[in-house]
Formats: sequence, C-alpha cells, structure tokens
Amino acid sequence: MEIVILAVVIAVVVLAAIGGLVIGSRRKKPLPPAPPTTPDITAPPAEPHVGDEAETPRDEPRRTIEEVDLPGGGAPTAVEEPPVVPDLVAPEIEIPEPTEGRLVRLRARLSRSQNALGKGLLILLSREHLDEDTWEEVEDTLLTADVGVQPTQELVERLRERVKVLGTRTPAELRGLLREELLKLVGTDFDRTVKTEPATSKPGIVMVVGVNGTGKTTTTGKLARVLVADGRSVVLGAADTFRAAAADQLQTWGERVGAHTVRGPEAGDPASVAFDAVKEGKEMGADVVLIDTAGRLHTKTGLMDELGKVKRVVEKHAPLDEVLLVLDATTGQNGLIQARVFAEVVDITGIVLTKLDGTAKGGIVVAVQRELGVPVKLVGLGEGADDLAPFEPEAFVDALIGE
Ligand SMILES: Nc1nc2c(ncn2[C@@H]2O[C@H](COP(=O)(O)OP(=O)(O)OP(=O)(O)O)[C@@H](O)[C@H]2O)c(=O)[nH]1
Ligand SMILES: [Mg+2]
Repeated sequence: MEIVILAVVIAVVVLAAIGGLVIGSRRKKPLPPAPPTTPDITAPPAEPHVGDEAETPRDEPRRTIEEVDLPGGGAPTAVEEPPVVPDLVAPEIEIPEPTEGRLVRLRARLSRSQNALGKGLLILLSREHLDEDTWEEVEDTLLTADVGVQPTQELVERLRERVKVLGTRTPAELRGLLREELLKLVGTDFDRTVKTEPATSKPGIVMVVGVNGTGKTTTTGKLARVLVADGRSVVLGAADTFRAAAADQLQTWGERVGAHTVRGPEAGDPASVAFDAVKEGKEMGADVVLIDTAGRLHTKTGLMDELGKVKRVVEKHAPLDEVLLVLDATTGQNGLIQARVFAEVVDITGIVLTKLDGTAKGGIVVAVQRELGVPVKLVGLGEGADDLAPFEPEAFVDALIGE
C-alpha cells in the first residue's frame, strides 16, 4: 500500500516536472512579434462606418517583410530584395508589333465603312432591276461615305457600263467588278512608303502637321514604334511648345520604345526645338528624326506662317524627307479644306488618315488624294500603340467589300 502511494507521489512529481519543463521551455521562446503599432500609410484612412466588416479586408495592400519590426533586430530569414527606387529604374522598353500586314490584321476596325460602302454597294448592285432610282442610291451611298462628287460620278458611270456589258450578274462577278473599280479610284500607282532614308546623309527628317486634335502626337508616337520595329533608331522633336503636356505626351511615347525626345522651354520657339532635334539626331547618329508640331487651325494665318518657319529652319540642316498631314477621317469634307491650306504652306508629301475605325466615311481616302494629288501613306485604326497601319489599297478595298 505504502509502495503504491509512493509510486503515485513519484508519478505526480515527475509529471509536474515535465509540465514545468514544457511550460518553461515555451516561456524561453521569444514572443511572437507584436502587432505593428505604426499606421500603415498605404491603407486608406480607417474610419469605421456602419456595416463595415470588423476584419481587415482581404484585398488590403499586404505589407512586405521589411516593413515589419522584428523584435531584437533579428535579421529576417527571407532573402532581402534591394529597395526599389522608382525614379532610377529605366522604363521597360516595349517591342512593337511587326508592321507587315497590319492593315489586314486590323481590317475588322473598318467595319463601319465596310457596311456603309462595300456591303451597301454590293446589295444595291445585286438588285434584279437596276433602275434610275437604284443608281441614285448608289451615288448617295458613295457621297455619304465621303468619296467626293467627281470620283463618285466617275465610278457610277463605269459601273453602269460594266453592269450593262455583264448582263446577268452573279454575286462573285459583282464583287470582282466592284473591287476592280474601287481599286482604280483608290489608286495602285502611288509610292506610299514613308520616306525616312535620305540619299546622302542621316538622319531622315519627318515633320507631322495638322489641325488640333487630329492625332498628330499619337501618330508620331506610333510611327516611332513602326520605325523601331523595323530596326531604326529614332529621335523625337517636341515642337509643340504651346503646352508642356504636349512634350510630356510625346516623351512618354518615346520612352516606351527607347527613343530620345528633344524638348524646349514651354512657349518657346517651335522652330528652334525642331532645329535642335535634328542637330541632336545628327550628333547621336540617329536614323530618323520625327518632329511633332502643335495643332493649328488652317484659318489662323499667324500660326500657319509659324509652321512655314519651322520647316524653313529645319531645312538649314537638310531637306525634309516627309511632311505628313494628319487628317481626322471623321471630319469629312472639312478635312479637304484643311488639306488645301496646309499643302500651300508646307509641301505635304503624305497623308495620315486617323480614326478610320469608328467612321463610315472611308471614302475620304479617295477624296483627299484627289484633292492634293498626294497619297495616303498611313491609316490610324484605333488608340492602341500599334494601331497605325501602312496603307495598302488592295487590303483596304478587300476590307471594304468583305470576304
Ligand atoms: N479611335 C482613334 N483615336 C485616335 C486615333 N488617332 C488618334 N486618336 C485619338 O485622338 C486623340 C487626339 O490625339 P493626339 O495625338 O493628342 O492629337 P494631336 O493632333 O496631337 O492634338 P493637338 O496636339 O492637341 O493638336 C487621342 O485621344 C488619340 O488617342 C485613331 O486612329 N483612332
Ligand atoms: Mg499633339
């Protein structure tokens, strides 16, 4: 009996000792880090409102390991990453899409012109009886799509003749016929390459002009990408000195593809910025200098004179290889008036038609070429960085009349 009592006492003492050890060993461990008391400046002000969850929302920005104060200054076990200093980090250079076949890839963007012009004409020409009313509708369709009066009359005449010769018309025949005639109007003989390679010495010089908001800066930025994609080095000249934001906008485009932007003081002389841009382009051995200019109304003679001066000053370096007039396709006939005045002040060598997505007036391509005798070289088909396509008449007409 005594032995049993003794055994029980020993067992109790042993158990107590083990328990104490365990507790003791727990006490010896450092306390877990106390919840941080410093407020998290990345979190929104923590004002509780009725209905707010008591819990911290799951999507609250997480703190990194470096932000948590560890007791005793113990080094964190995780590998420390170097601190990120945003200002010193070089922007990531983008690789623009290749330019070949862009118009084919982007042809769905022409759907509004396609419905109004291409499909509209095919439906009309497929009617059993092509009476005078129908021909009038054909004419209206072309005029509404901004093809212009003279080209419209020519096309209707040609179509009338050819349909008569054809007699019975299959849809395939009609499509082929319309394709041929539209191609003739758009013109396949123009040289539509954007000239950036001067015969004698680098860099090629391109100036971009047009009225306000047509898409000059965007086009300059997109064109820089096209050139970079083709392996050329580009310097940008921010000769829009009216607004500081204009130079920032251009510089942002440049940084995305690693192109240097030359800018001047706000409200400074645009001609001297353009001159400096070409000078720096030469010094840097750049392939091409693209000069963005401020939007100006063609009716403001002072501003138009200024544009003429920008061109003349740049020409002290070398003749310009391209003067691109940027026209907003949605402005229709008004674009033609602008085109005429700009062509008088600076010799336009190519047209960029922007915003062809979102308009049914694709016929403006025909009208503006007629007006200036200068080819459409590029078309803007969206706000995306690679939504600028070299203009290809075949791909354009195919997009209009559909597959
Ligand atoms: N949908 C569409 N929008 C375009 C296209 N090209 C330009 N834009 C938009 O048109 C707007 C004006 O473009 P900008 O490049 O700033 O025009 P800008 O001619 O430089 O304007 P200013 O310098 O003020 O005269 C921007 O919102 C562009 O994204 C295009 O092809 N399609
Ligand atoms: Mg601009």
